[in-house]
Amino acid sequence: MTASIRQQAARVLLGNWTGHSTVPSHSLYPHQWSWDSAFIAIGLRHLSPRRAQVELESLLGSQWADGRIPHISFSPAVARDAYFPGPDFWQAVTQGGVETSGIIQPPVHALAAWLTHLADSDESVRRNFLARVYPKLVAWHAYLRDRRDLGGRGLVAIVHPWESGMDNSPAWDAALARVEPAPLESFTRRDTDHASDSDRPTDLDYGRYVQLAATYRDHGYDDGRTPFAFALEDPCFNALLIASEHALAEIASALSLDPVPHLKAAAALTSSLSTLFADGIFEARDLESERLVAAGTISGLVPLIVPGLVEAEELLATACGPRFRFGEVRMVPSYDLTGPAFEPGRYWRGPSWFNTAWLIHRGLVGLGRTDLAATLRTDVLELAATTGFAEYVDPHTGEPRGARDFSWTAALALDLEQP
Ligand code: 2M8
Repeated sequence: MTASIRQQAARVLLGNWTGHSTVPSHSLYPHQWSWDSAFIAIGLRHLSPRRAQVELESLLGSQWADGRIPHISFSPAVARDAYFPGPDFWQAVTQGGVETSGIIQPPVHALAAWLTHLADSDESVRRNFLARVYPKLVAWHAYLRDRRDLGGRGLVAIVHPWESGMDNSPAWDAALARVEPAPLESFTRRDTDHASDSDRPTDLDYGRYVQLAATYRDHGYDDGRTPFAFALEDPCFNALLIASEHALAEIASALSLDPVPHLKAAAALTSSLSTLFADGIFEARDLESERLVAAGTISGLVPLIVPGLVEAEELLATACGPRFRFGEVRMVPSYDLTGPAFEPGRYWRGPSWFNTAWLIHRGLVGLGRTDLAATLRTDVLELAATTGFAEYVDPHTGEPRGARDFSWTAALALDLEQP
C-alpha cells in the first residue's frame, strides 16, 4: 500500500528535524532558515503543535538585540564549511552566543505563530507560547519599520537579493548589474555540490551576492552606515509584513492587549503598497532610480493575501492571463511566462514554488475564490507527492528541480491536505 501524503510529509519533516528546529534540506541547506522555519511550523502544527512552537521559539532565540531575525541560524553540529557563506563569512554572534548571518528574510513569522497557536490553543496557553513570542515579534516588526524604511515611504527595503527569499529573480537583474562581483577564486560555492548547475544561480550572480553581503558585514550590519548598492522595496516582503501585522493584532487580542496599533500599521502599509502597483501587478521599486522595475514576478502576486486589497480583482486577472496562466500550467510560475528572462528550470527565474503557491492559495480563500483555490490545492498535493517533495518544479512539465525531501514543500502540502 502506498503511504498517504500525510505519512510521506511526516517522514520528510521528521527526517529534517534536528531536535529543536528543522533544516530545509540536509544536503543543500543544513542549518535553520528564517522564513523556512515559519512555513515549516505551519505544517508541523498538524503533526505536533508543541514541536511547531519550539521551531519558532528556537528561531526567535537567534534574534539580534536590534530586533532583526537573521536569515540563517547556524548549527554548531554542522561542519563550518558545509554551506557557503557559512559562519566564518558572516562573523555574527548574538548575545546568546548563536552564530548567524546578518541579513533577513520575509516576515511571515507572526502569521506562523498565530496559526500555530490556533492548532492547539490549550497547549499554547499552557506553554505561555503567545505571551513569550509576542514581544519578540513586535521588536522584529519595529526593526523593519524603523531601520529599513530606506525610501521614506512607509515600505520596508531589502538590501540583498537573499533577503527577498527569491534570490535570483529577474526583478533584481538591473540593480545587481551595478555591483562589482567578488572574484570567483575568492570563495567556494557549496550549493552546486548538491544541485544541478542549471537549476541554480550563475557564478556571476553568486559573486555579486558575496560582494553585497561582505560590504554590509564590513559596515557592522549598520543600516545607517552601509552604502547600499542594492536597495529595493519588494511587494512580497511588504505584503507578508501586512499579513503578519494582522496576525499580531489577533495575538494582541488573545493576550488582552490593544490590537489597534497593529491594525493601524497594517492599514498604513497597505496604502503605501499601492504605490508599487503598475500594469496589473505589484512591482519592486529600485531606490537608486526611484522607479518601479518592469518585471512581473510571483512577488507581485503575493499581495493577494492582503486583507481588503483594492487591487485584488486586477491582480487575479493577471494571474489568470497569459503571463501566469493560472490553472493551465503547474502551480504559479515564479516569473512571467512571456518575460524575456524566463527559464523554466532555474531557481526563481520561472519554476513554480510550493511556498508561493501556499500564499496565493491563502489569498484566494480570503477572497472567497474557492474554485481557484481548489484547483491550486489539487496541483500542490499532486506535485508534492509525485516529485518527492521537490524544492521547485518546471511550470510546464511539473518536473522536479533543486533539492528533494524539501521541508517547506512537505509542511505546506500537509497544511493544505487538512480537510
Ligand atoms: C534559498 O536561498 C539560499 C540563501 O538564503 C540559497 O540559495 O543558498 C531561497 O530559496 C530561500 O528562499 C530559502 O529560504 C533558502 C532555504 O530554503 O534557499
